[in-house]
Parts: sequence; structure tokens; C-alpha cells
Amino acid sequence: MGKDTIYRAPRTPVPPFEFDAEVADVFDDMIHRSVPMYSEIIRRQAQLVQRFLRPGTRVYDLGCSTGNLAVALCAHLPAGAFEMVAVDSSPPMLDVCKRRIVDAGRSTSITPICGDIRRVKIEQAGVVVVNFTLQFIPPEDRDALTQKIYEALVPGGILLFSEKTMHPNQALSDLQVDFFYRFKRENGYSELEISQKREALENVLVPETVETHHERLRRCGFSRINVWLKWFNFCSWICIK
Ligand code: GEK
Repeated sequence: MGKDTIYRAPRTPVPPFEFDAEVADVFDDMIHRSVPMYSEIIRRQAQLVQRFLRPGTRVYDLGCSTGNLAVALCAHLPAGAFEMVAVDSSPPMLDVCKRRIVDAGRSTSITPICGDIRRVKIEQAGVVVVNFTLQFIPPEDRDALTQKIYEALVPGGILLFSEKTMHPNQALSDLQVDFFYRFKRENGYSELEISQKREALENVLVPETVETHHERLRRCGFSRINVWLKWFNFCSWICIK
């Protein structure tokens, strides 16, 4: 896996961010250097799957990217212990995921699907994982997707969910963004890389407040909702049906 240097040289204009082949090639480096506590999130989610998954139900990873959760699950659970569906709309991202599933020898238990998570069928779900993907769905479609997930979960099933969020208070929002850029600088990104990436993500990644997420989760039927990890503007939830 290559190093992310996509925004190292100046680009004018900066094109809107896309999950294309260039991104797929460096995605793992990019996400580890851009999402605080990413490894911790994936490791603990794999352990939560291990704890909550019931026989006869499936794990869905919606917006699976290169399959880091699938790989972590393979490390935590023996072959045949789980059935998983991994969905992503980007063919180059899913190609990396497919290769990793084959390398792990788990192609019989993990089904990769190239498609839009708004349209894919979800059935008999014990666990649904949506990490940093709802933020790329148009806001007007987020309720319907969350409702579909709620309906597809069996009673006692869980939604594991992570997002980059925003704070409604300007001073706290500035503080969160400031520490996020500090984190990126500590991981070797230059000011130019940080500002070009921010421009590329404008209107592509649309964050919401933690309260907006809670209201949607409740509206769609979840009543047992917990933030299990929070780092400035990054947030991970567990919701039990
Ligand atoms: C991880 N969960 O490593 N349908 C399907 N996939 C989509 C859609 C859509 N409508 N929109 C975007 N994607 C992963 C990280 S990355 C987050 C998820 C990030 C896909 C897109 O192709 C990309 O692979 C993923 O959602 C978002 O834990 O890079 O910030």
C-alpha cells in the first residue's frame, strides 16, 4: 500500500474528492493518518461483532472501502463463524477489498458487493457497520438509509457507526478543527496538503452535529444509543435494537 501524496503538489483548481484508483492505492495510509484512533475503532468494533453476533444473522459493512473491518473480523473470528456482506460503490476500492478477502482465505464467508448502500438490500442483519460513510450520502437520503438499517436489524442486533461531526458552537467548532489539523500535521501532512484536501471535500463530505445524529437515530427507532468513543470532531456510536 502506497503513501498518500495526492495533495502534495499544488492543484488549481482542486477537483472534488473522489474514491478513484489513485485514492484506492493509498487509502490505508490516508485513513490512518487522517482519522484519529482509526485502528482502535476497527479493533473494538471487531470485538463488538464477536460479542453481539447471533447465529443465523449477517454482518453488513456499508462503505467498506478496502476491507479493514473484514480483515479485523477474520483475525478475531474463526472461518465459518460469521457471514458478512461488504458494500462499496467505488470499483477500485472494492477491488482492493476483494483481493484482501481472497488473501485471507475467507471468500466463502464474505460477499463483496459493488453498489450504492442506499439501494442494496439488507436482510437478517445481526450487525450493521457504517464507518465514515453516512457523511458522503446526501443529507436528504440519510433518514431513509438509517430507517432501512433499523428495519433490517434483528431484535438485539447492533448498529456500529462512526462519523466526522461538527460542533454548533463556533468556538468549540474552531477548537475541534484546530486539533484535527494538528493531528494531520503530526502525521506528516503539510499545510498545502491539509488545505487542498479540505477544499476537495467541500460539499462532498457533509458533517452533522452529534445532536442531529442522535435525533435521526431516535426518529428511526433506536432507543439504546451510546457514544463509545469521541475525539474532538470524531465520534463512534453503538446502537442496540
Ligand atoms: C473504513 N468504512 O475503512 N454507496 C456505497 N459506498 C459509498 C457510497 C454509497 N452511496 N458513498 C460513498 N461510499 C471504511 C471507510 S470511506 C471514509 C469508509 C473516508 C464509499 C466510498 O467509496 C468509500 O470507500 C467509503 O464509502 C467512505 O472503516 O474515506 O473518509
